[in-house]
Amino acid sequence: TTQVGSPSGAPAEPPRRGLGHVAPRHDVEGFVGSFMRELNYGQGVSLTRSSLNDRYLALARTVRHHLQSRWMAALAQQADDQAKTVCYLSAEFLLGRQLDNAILASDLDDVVEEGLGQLGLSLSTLRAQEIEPGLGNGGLGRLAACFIDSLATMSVPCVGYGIRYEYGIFRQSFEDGWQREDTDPWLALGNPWEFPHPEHAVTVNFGGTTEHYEDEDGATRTRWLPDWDVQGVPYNYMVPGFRNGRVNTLRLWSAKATRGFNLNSFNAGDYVDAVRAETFAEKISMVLYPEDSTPQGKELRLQQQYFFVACSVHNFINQVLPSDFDLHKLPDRVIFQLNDTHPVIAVPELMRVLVDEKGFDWDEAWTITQQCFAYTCHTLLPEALEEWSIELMGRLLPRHLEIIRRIDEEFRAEVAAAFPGDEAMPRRMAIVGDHTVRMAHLATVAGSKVNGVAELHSQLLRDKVLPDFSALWPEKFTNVTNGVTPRRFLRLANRNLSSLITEAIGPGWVTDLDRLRELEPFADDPAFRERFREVKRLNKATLARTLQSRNGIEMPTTGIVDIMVKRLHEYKRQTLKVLHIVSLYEGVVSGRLAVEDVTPRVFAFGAKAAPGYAMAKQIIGLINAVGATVNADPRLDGRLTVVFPPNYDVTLAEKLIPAADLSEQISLAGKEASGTGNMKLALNGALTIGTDDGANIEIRRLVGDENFFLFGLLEPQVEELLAKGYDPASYAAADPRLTSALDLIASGAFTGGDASVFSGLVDNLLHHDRFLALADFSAYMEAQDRVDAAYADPEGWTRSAVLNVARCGFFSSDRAMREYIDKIWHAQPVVTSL
Ligand code: T68
Repeated sequence: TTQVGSPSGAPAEPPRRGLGHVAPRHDVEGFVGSFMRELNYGQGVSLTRSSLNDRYLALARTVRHHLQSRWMAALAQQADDQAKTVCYLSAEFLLGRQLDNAILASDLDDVVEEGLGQLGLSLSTLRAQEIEPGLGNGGLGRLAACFIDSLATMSVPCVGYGIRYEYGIFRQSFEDGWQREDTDPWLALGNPWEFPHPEHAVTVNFGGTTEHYEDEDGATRTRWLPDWDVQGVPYNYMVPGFRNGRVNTLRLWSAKATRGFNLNSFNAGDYVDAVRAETFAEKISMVLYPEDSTPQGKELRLQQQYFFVACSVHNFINQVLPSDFDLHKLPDRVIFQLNDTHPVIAVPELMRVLVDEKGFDWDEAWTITQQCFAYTCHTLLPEALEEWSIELMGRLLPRHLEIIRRIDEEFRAEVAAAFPGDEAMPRRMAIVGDHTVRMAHLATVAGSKVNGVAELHSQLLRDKVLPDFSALWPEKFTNVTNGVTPRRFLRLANRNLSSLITEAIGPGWVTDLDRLRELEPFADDPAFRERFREVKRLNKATLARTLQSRNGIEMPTTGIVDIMVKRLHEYKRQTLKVLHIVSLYEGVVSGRLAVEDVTPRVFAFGAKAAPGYAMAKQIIGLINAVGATVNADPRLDGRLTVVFPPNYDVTLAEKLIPAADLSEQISLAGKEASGTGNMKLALNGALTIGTDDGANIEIRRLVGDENFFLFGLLEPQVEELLAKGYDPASYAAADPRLTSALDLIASGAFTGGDASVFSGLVDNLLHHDRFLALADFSAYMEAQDRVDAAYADPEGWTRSAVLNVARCGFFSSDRAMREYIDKIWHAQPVVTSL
């Protein structure tokens, strides 16, 4: 029989193909009719009485119809073809706004513009109404969103699995320059992009004990006797491919109490007790952990992780696969990609399902499990490798701890056999040790492949983070350099540049980014270069308007737009950027630099600090304090401006990146796994000033040394310096500009004379400086001089900028997905016949 899958799994009654769905009309008249129906009968208002939000919701629903029929077709086709599905397990999906992407994917741009115009409405007003789902912290979450976009565009079956956080990443504001965090109630005005399926809720167990029993065949089996549970309700989102008739699914889980409120307590007037169970359950998907790289070891976090992977594994096995599916063939139908260690508890969960629920032998189940997982690591910071205490794991997930212990024992025996006589090795490699469960080890043991996210990162992962594992299984380790989706970050975010590119080389680049190479000859065409500069001017003006209306920020539109946007972290070295600004300022104020020799620059920052990360918050305070002083000082003649719009998110990134001339990628070599903002900026024609780190290395190799400003210690030099003993104060003493800059900060010049405010920060730099900002300062200043010199030649600068665009096609997430498919997943595209 033909199955038309409901988005959430098997339908109640499989209807015959062709009766499943109706496609909407793809013309202006059809659009207007459908929009008005949504407004009148969906929102229940007339056009004249409708609010902005009514109109936005009606528009979103009208557009989504165009994707929905394809969605159903794609799911049906997939079920028929028994295609292998990529299940991308990620605690974060940082999607950005949906409306424009949906319009683009369904090729409705002109229809929507014209249709709304006929009704006297403007698309730009309506799109501004959308609140982006901030379901991620930064690069890792945004990468997941780029990957599922690419898989849909490449017609590869994929389900993204994650958590529908009720509150996303915190909203950042500044109070006297200090970060303040507020909740992000992104769902408050309604969400037209999601489809809840409470009828497919999954029960997730926690706590309790385990017991052994004999089955009918006399075999000893284990059963988990949990002591509490919650429901996971799936919410489906459409992930449309670019004009290919393909729509994949993102399935996010929301936690709900198994039993409603307690009616007896309620009737007795104890309202708090009545909702206790609900509150307890629902907190699991309440809020995204606002962390970056430093796990807090919170119990709730482990609950979140188990919650979403248990729902996802159950959903795929029992609801997506046909009910008669032979699970021995599971590796033919699924690969679970682990986006960092956050979903790794899925490994013992699949083992538990196979052994305890489906009656598989241990060995059989382990063979299957090892083929069904692969693991991507996103960090090099040792403190960011997740570990859970055995006590917590045993209390929350007793059966999983047993399973992990057995995997660990068998694995250690394997290591001992492979390296006889080496007793330290099994201990170092153990999954369970020092009273903790090491999730990266578990992921590496269980995964069919382990990959880093840029060449250098993958190499350091092999050599420094997991050297024993790579000695044992060299072929398990591989690299896939990250990528970004050209649809959102070029075609949509930079319509001006997109039109120029399309005019020059045709539209094919949107799904084949290597074709940007065809732009190379245009770098030598003065007329093209002038048009390229005109695009930058327009984008700067748009950014200035955005910052003005969003935050009342004044931004000059001349001079170098110098952008540093990323999470605030010491290893990323926003402080180095601040020291550059302070040094220029100090130079002018002290008379060392003539103001007319200072190249006009706008320094734009975007960064959130983890709420518990005190030093990161200090650095935010410093950027704002320096900005306030520099922006207000008439001696600078308006040549240096610092702008730091609060609440950097995907929506703001889409405005900042197209306006950039200069991209700051200045992490300490060996610390930034890859970076993806570096790719977005280069693709939008910014030149990079950067260290030999992460994907910067590959960007530089592709664009050419002459189109990239390299500076700083190389990774082996960093190691060497740290090994021989690093003394930051000696670097400060050796460069008078650095001494003066640090002195100026320490003097209270940026804090109304109060020297105490940043004394801790300056002390930390002088005496610890874990990420060697002072060691790289002089080289950084010298590189910035090269930037100024290059910018003085507009034709040469533009030529380099065009070549950056032309040579960065490699950084498409389509290419990254092709590599995952070839090296790790071995999945196939499925062509949907509409
Ligand atoms: C980033 N990692 C890497 N972590 O830092 C960056 N969330 O180099 C890389 O380009 C990117 O991943 C994609 O590979 C993160 O963004 C997190 O956001 C994080 C870390 C711990 C817990 C939660």
